[in-house]
Amino acid sequence: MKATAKAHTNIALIKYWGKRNEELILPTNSSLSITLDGFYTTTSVAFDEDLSEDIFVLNNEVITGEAYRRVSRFLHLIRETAGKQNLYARVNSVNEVPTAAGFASSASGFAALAAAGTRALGLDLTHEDLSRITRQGSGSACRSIYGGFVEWNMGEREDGTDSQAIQIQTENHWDVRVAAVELNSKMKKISSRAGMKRTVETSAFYSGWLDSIPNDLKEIKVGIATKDFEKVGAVAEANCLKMHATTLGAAPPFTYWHDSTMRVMQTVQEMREKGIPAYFTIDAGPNVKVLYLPENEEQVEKILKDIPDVQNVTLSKIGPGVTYL
Ligand code: 2P0
Repeated sequence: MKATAKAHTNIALIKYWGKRNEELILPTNSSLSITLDGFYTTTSVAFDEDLSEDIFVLNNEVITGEAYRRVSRFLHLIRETAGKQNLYARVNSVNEVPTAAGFASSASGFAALAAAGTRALGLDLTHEDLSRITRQGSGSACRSIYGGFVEWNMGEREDGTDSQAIQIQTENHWDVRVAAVELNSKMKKISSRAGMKRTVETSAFYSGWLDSIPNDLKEIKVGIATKDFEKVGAVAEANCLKMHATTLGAAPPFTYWHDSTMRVMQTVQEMREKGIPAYFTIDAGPNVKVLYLPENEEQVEKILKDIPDVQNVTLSKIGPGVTYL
């Protein structure tokens, strides 16, 4: 009744931004990501008949409060699936997602937890089944089940049985790199959960966002299949800008950008003017991720590190899906 799994974080090129069902975590649009090699979570789950509640240890610290409840609720879903309602678990998680890289660890965290938890209870699931369960822990985590290029199909059904991710291309298809640029910023955070909810409910631009998704997905998939970096980068950058535009149209309006966020965005656009193909994308925070090709790595890293307010630049390749240890 014990299993250990490792899962990597992912970065969306077509963003997941909004839920149609908050309980089941069903999105209002499909999304597409790449899994990253450099950042992962390793999680052991051991179910034990002698336990009277779940225990969650993260990086050697016993976790309580909302983070604990989220993990325990998710374990409950796995227990129900396996028909073992009163069996509690000891969860031991180690994050190799350096906070300095500015990534959230919920994607790799819930993917590793779902993989280890289901295996520990003897469930023999396909990757699609596992992705569907993982989705209910955190939306973006359902994409981290797979390596390489991954699409989360939003699905249509109300019960969520057709909302899961699939792999489009493996990590060996194409060597695209990502530089995670962490900025010096002490802005108050609006969580992605709260930010997307406010946007769906109030943004004047939300329908425009949704209308633009099918074409962005179609174009980026052509770009990935043909390894057309300019196409993939341009579609991803534009999609990110549209996502962030929806927050400006919300009530009350908000933005995740900081002045230094815009400085990095401008620097990336200037790189292109100098003939270095590089494109940015930004999630629910001020940090920026930059897509580039291996032959430009040295130049891109140096230019990014020289920007004022840049605290850290962490480089990553495309990474694999969930593995069991
Ligand atoms: C994404 N983000 O596609 C988008 C882009 C942030 C901006 O998925 O509420 O932590 O757990 O489903 O997955 C972050 O949201 O949210 C996210 P929940 P999640 O990567």
